[in-house]
Amino acid sequence: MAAGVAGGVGQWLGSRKNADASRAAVGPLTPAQPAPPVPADADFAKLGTPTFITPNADFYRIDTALVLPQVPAEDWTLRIHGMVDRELTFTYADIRNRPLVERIITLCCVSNPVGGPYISTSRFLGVDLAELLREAGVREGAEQLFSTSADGFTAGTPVSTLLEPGRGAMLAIGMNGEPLPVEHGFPARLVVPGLYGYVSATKWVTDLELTTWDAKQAYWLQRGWAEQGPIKTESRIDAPNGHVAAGKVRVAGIAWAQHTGIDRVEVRLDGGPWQQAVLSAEVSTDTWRMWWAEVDAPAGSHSVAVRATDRDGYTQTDQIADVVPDGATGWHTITFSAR
Ligand SMILES: Nc1nc2c(c(=O)[nH]1)N[C@H]1C(S)=C(S)[C@@H](COP(=O)(O)O)O[C@H]1N2
Ligand SMILES: [Mo]
Repeated sequence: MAAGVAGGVGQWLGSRKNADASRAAVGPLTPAQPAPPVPADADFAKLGTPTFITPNADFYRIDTALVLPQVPAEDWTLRIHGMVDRELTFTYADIRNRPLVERIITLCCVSNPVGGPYISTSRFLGVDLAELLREAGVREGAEQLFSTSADGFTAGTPVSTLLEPGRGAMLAIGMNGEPLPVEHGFPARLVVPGLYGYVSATKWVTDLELTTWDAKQAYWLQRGWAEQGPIKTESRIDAPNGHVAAGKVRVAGIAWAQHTGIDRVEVRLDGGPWQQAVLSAEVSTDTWRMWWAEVDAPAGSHSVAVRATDRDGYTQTDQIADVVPDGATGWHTITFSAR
């Protein structure tokens, strides 16, 4: 493994070309189908939640590469092969000249602990991945889309999920109106609504192979993480944070159940009865939802817990599970003091 990483780093350090310069030369990327505008009541940032759209500079990052891969768009190609009727290779120009769609998607990491920060939302711009796969002609028996990046990272995504009507998986080349930032995969990456990043969101993607689960094992699968990575329904408390005035206290945060949607969020103070939180406007079932509630907190030390219920009727379990192998569970609980 060490040799593999060193080899990869050497390859990119040896490259004279710089991805920043290539990115700066991309010019405007215009969606044929822009995402609808985000309504003003889609977040409760004034109460301490994140903004609905995460600025690119604040979008969380997970990289196995020690040095950022430098892949100039001019040199980039994407090959689709394996269990397909016809092998296809696309250049950057091929992709950017197709009608581009924009989709707002909340991405999150399987290694996000309960209450953790590895979740962000962006307007991704690109082409529909299922369309590209259909052009190649997916053969009967293909089970996983095995994607490989320029730095050797790999992910295995269920073909059945990718080809579901309305799934909305993308080969993305833009983020919040700009070409993909280098750290988020310039020139191109995958994004699949509803799946954790480690099974779907390959950055600096260069190769898509249609294959079986038996034939190939992706990077994190080889390291003990689950083959399947649907995102678990979760919620997080962002406020209060520290000391507050005793009395009516506003609690606020986020909840997510990508591709299913959030139905209800409840909070409880000091193990008391659950009370329903107010939800923000729903932008789509593929994005997070913000919530707030008011609790009555006399002077002293308190705890607040949150739980979300999704559109399938599933309410988050209080059973605590670690992030390995397929995502943490449990109710996020914080303490604060009122005085
Ligand atoms: N090439 C490459 N792609 C990758 C990864 C990586 O380490 N290398 N990490 C994956 C994981 S685990 C996640 S959660 C998402 C994170 O994407 P971001 O860094 O843009 O937030 O990218 C996925 N794609
Ligand atoms: Mo991840």
